[in-house]
Amino acid sequence: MKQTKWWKHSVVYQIYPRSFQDSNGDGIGDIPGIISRLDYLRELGIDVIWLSPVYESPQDDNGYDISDYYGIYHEFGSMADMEELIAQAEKRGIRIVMDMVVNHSSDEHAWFLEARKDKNSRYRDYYIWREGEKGQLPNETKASFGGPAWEWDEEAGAYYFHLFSKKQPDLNWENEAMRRDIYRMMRWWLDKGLGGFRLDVIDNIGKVPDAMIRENGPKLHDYIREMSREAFQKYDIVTVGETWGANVDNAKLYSNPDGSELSMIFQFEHICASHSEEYGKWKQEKKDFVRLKKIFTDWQKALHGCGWNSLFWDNHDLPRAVSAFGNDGIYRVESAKALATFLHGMQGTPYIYEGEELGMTNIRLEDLAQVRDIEARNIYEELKEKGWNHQEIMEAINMTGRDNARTPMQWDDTENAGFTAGTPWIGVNPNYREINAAAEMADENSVFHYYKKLIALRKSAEWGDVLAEGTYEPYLEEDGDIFFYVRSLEGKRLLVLGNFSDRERTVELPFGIRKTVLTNYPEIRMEGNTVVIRPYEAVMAEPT
Ligand code: TEU
Ligand code: CA
Repeated sequence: MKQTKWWKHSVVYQIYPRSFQDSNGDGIGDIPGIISRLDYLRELGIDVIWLSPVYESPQDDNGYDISDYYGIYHEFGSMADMEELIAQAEKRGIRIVMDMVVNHSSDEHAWFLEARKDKNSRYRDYYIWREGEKGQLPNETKASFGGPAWEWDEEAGAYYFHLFSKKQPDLNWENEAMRRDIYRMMRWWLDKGLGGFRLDVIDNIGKVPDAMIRENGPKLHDYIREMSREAFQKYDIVTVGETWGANVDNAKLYSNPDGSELSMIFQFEHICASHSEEYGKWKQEKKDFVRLKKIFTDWQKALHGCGWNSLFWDNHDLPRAVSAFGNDGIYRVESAKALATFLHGMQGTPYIYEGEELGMTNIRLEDLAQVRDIEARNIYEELKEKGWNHQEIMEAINMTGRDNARTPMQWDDTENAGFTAGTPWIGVNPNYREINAAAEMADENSVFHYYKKLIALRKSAEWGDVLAEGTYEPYLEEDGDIFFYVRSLEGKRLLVLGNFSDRERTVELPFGIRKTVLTNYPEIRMEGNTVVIRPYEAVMAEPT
């Protein structure tokens, strides 16, 4: 294959440590548990693990609230376990990407404890304070997890700023000493042999609280370039920024091929397309596939040759892909494969969220006691105040709440899906008896085997370069059921075609099929250039 950055041929697998594999029966997934499943991941064929946070943390937001960047949270294991994970993964050709949360820390971080205690501490300015009067908020900024973004702190006698929970005070990126401390910490981790970082809500670090600017502040890209220079560029790593406020223009800055910022970003246009004005993700419109395809097309075209895309349907904050975009009932298997085909045929680095490769689904919760996620627990109260009834709120949480992604990985059909010998911290999805890794590994028509083939394709001598470098040309753009595009590189072409609906469709293609590469039905029904595409059927093929 052509010489290029290694991560342009990689497939990343995200692990949410709390929910992946418990090794000691306390019901909480841990690092030794992950190590015990590395052979499964090697079998799947992925190259990189993105590990959600395992640092020292009071776990107010499951580790996205870090109290010591240099420590490992005891329930997840020890620093020795972490080093062992890096080494054991490396033996299997897998790199570890750690999740870096530097927009905010925990309120239990030593910096914050010092800052709140002593106005003259060198750490005071590591956070964002506004003095004034209790009860008089500096401004109306809201926190993402509900309530105001300003919290009165008795000990400090001032308000501090938090874009997420009040146990996640925002770091002040204006402070140079703070930035230096962060870069030093990043290098310390990279020196352990990491494959890189996923950077949590990185587009918030340029915030201007007084002007109520959250994303895309004026100094954002200066900070990212500095971070890249001071930490990333010293290593051969992959970096991916989480950026809810990204657009195709600033994406070219973030993922500039000159390496001055990051390797790529996660953008969320396809995720937010169905969100409502008033209630965001909690009230959604029906998915509009014409619009969805257009979003993907825009990103494919805009970044070709001048940036790099990340490709994903779900993660630990999102509902399960097959439930949100496919059909998790009778066409679960077909639609999981069709969604994967659509995504893995594109240019960019594909991300698989744990269980996605099994076609794991959303879970149905009946009452608040079953809900674990802080975001959902807070929104429950907020929606209640706005007049929603219990049923309506649970409906919304079941549709889009983050716990959907956080139910334990379904390994086999034994008690608790093989996740734990104890009581799991969050309920197992009862469908684990049918949907689990052991069953799917034994069935060559499973979602698991389909993902394995898609991953192998990206590394194959025949298709690897077309997938990594090829142009992208969409067809039938106005069709609300059918997705259809062609990737081309130096005369080699790959056709990607499928049906996003549960209707059978007959479609006329501009060319025929010379050779099928991958299908999710036993055979293709085609005569001349006319193809009959069944519900959620998907095809990769070489066109005539
Ligand atoms: O998420 C960023 C973020 O904006 C979330 O609040 C997001 O809007 C929501 O989860 C969508 O459902 C990142 C992490 O991925 C998330 O897990 C953390 O809770 C959050 O940052 C705070 O660190
Ligand atoms: Ca455990």
